[in-house]
Amino acid sequence: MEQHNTHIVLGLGATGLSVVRYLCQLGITPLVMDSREQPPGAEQLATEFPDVSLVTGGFDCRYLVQATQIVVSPGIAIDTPEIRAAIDMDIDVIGDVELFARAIKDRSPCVIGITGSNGKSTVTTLVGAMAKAAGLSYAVGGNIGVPVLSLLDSDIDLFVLELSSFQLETTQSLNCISATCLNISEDHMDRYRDLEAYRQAKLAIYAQSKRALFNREDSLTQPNDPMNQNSFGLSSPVNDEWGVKDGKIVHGTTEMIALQDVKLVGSHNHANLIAAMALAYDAGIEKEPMIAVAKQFTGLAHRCELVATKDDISYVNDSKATNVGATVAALEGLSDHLGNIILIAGGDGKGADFTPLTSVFSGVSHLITLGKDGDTIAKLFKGNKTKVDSMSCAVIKAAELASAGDIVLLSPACASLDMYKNFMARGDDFRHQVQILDVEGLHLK
Ligand code: UMA
Ligand code: ADP
Repeated sequence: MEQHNTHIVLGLGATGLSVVRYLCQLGITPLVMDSREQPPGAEQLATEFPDVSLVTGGFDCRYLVQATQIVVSPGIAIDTPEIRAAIDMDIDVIGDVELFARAIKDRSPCVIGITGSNGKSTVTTLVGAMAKAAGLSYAVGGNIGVPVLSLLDSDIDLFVLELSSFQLETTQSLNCISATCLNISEDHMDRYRDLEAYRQAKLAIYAQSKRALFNREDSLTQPNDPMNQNSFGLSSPVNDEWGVKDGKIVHGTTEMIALQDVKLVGSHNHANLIAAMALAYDAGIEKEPMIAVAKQFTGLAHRCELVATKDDISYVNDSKATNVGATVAALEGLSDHLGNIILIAGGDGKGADFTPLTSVFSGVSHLITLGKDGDTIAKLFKGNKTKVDSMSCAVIKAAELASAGDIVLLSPACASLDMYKNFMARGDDFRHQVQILDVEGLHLK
């Protein structure tokens, strides 16, 4: 029990398991606690680490107060009273990313850090692809789905990390080569007091980096304090900045690539590409591998992904639009489209204010809502609308309404957890319902 008391791992999801694995490698046997009765990693823990004890159904303060270090999973709010009490007692309360940072602290900076409300996974994947094309030994992980501790390997030259605000709340010493906050719009308002508290959690990335890259078209991303910084944006750059001039991506006066040669679609994705190039540049990657990636990368699944064209109607899966900002970006990005847009939205709004959607609703000919907060979105929409209770009904209704040249867009502005396991399952359901549509918009038997 003495050993258990020194290190406690809170949460037994992907992160918790990776922390247990890491600590056990160091010869430390932690105690694991999860507020759920049946956490997802319980079976694996019992098989892989039979000596590690698991306490479920809550966080037992009797153990917490005796710990020297508590490693908290990102899905657990740091303001949970039991955790606050431990922090007040000066116990070392950190996240898995801080453990990772401490493990590499004696190496020269080797991390690129990426945060922001939207575009993180796209930019992280792009920088990883550029590192690969440059022949670097690299690893991609973090909020994108691979716990950072599982990447630890002395052979890696460059770690490209997607970092959520939750992860940054418990990280203090990452020491990045370069880091960016891509943009700020409301998300996770069920975990933050207000937008400013959420923003400050994200901006904490800059204090842990040699260089800061901010978005000059989003003033909320600017570092709080003066530091070694540069900016990216879609406007024409000044001095050494990254931007667009005469239809070409440029770094200062250096031309990188014409936008017409870039495969990614939508102005928000062009901004993502520019940010990725700027970060890759800071990591010492040459122009040639960056260009090779820009010419070939078509985007990630579930992010404004064209899943089918049927009867000249395009079906676009943007299930990853789990917040309002992403749906606004999708509708803005498609604003040049000549046909109608039928939007399928709704799900778990996580306490968000949906009113920013009204600025882009003029591009929507018909709104189809579903899920827990579908009605709240529908109330803001003055045009034609339909409420449904399943993705199947949403797709059938959309197909009935659409004509040649139209787009049916799933961009929910909400999380999926009220109806699905995750946003991938929601996007897969949309794709499946589209696949089994026949050309008259009826489902094939
Ligand atoms: N949970 C409890 N009780 C606990 C522990 C967790 O109820 O004691 C719940 C959480 O509230 C959450 C779920 O379990 O709903 C998962 O939480 P977790 O911390 O165990 O999550 P992991 O499986 O470790 O996955 C986490 C990130 N999840 C979250 O931050 C919620 C993953 O990001 C990330 O890919 C993974 O670590 C590896 O780093 C997912 C995510 O949704 C994709 N992130 C949010 C986002 O992108 O908006 C921030
Ligand atoms: P994240 O990892 O931050 O969630 P993704 O790259 O997975 O970001 O994209 C999530 C959603 O945000 C998708 O709906 C996508 O179309 C949208 N999106 C991508 N880049 C941007 C951006 N720069 N600004 C606004 N929305 C974006």
